[in-house]
Amino acid sequence: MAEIKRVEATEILDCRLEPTLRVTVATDKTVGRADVPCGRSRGRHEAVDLRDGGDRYDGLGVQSAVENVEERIAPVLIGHDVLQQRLLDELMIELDGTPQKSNLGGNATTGVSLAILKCAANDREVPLYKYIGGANAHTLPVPFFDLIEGGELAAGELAFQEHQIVPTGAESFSDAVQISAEVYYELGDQLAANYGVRSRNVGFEGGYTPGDMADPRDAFEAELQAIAELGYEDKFMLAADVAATHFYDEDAETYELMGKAYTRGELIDFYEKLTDTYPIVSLEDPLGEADFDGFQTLTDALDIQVIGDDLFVTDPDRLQHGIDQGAANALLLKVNQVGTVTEALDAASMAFRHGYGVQVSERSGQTPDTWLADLAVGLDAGQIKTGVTRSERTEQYNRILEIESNDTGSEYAAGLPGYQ
Ligand code: 2PG
Ligand code: MG
Repeated sequence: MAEIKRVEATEILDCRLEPTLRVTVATDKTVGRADVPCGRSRGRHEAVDLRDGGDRYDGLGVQSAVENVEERIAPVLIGHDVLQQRLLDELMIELDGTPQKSNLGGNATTGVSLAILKCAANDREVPLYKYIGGANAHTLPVPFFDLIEGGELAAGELAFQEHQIVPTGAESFSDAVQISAEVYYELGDQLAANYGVRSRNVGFEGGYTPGDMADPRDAFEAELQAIAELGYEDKFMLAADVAATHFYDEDAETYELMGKAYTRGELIDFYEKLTDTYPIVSLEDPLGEADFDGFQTLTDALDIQVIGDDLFVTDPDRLQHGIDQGAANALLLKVNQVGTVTEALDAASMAFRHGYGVQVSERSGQTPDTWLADLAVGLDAGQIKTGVTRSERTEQYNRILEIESNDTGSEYAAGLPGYQ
């Protein structure tokens, strides 16, 4: 038994200069340390982050969450075996006692849960992805590069949040990263020439934010042009995180897109044309977070991957609802949306069992902690989205590159399961 001796937390900063937690869990033999990410375009049903309020950090401080880790969670976990992830997470869920972890704070429980996971992997002396996935964990995910940003992640006109390139035709993970980086450089030059040098300014995830661009079709055109310039047409598909909740008008029940109000049906028609015109392989959150019926219609209508992010919030109950109804056919997996590793892994297993895809995802607020990369490989998920530039994103790519070079049994996913 690897007995937990210490559970501690520190208030640190994420990539947006906003406070978050770094949690340490230690046994006599070893230590696990994990940073908590945080979203900007959050789903209504996500686990709630505990913030201090008041003047400090404009209310965003997490000292109360740090206190909860050290004074409320630690006494319950100390003395237990760090290898008992499920039991430990259940103890925290019970201690919290609320549906969205608003008592202890989803940020507090996420940090402790991830630190337990990392401590346990260190205790077993195996790489984190092997601890998560066991002997068969070997699949290096297809990276979804968010080259052009809009919505809540950028100060531009585009309503869609992420216009992604997807190197489904790359030969290896390192090839995928290399050719995507080349497209990123080329796209920067083209955007600067066509939309002005300010287009090179980047959003929260390091993708470009061309100021005057408002039509998602222009973003896809620009990406295709950069891909074509390099002769990589057969290596890439396109995708988007629409994050449609954020331009949905609840009272009017319409979506505000490019100065026009679209009904759900009109928006689905728009997507049908979009996917007929462009090589789009995946759409995330194409409709509002409450619209299970709309997701069902759209999933039936389009022959592509349809991912639920704000729709499912990595919650096994909401995912079950989606599966029962045939709403979406893939899960976006964000550990802090649900607040523990166990619940996130339950959601992933449920998705796999029902033939749903799983895309492991960053948040717009990240640190360079690379547990995310290990989670994607450990689950054999075959897909990751972790932005583009800046260390909190590139460190995830670097970690997978490291796994690729150290693990001769690893293999690039190439293509998306079932949606080539
Ligand atoms: C999303 C994410 C990350 P946030 O909507 O998928 O890309 O945004 O972390 O702000 O929720
Ligand atoms: Mg999303």
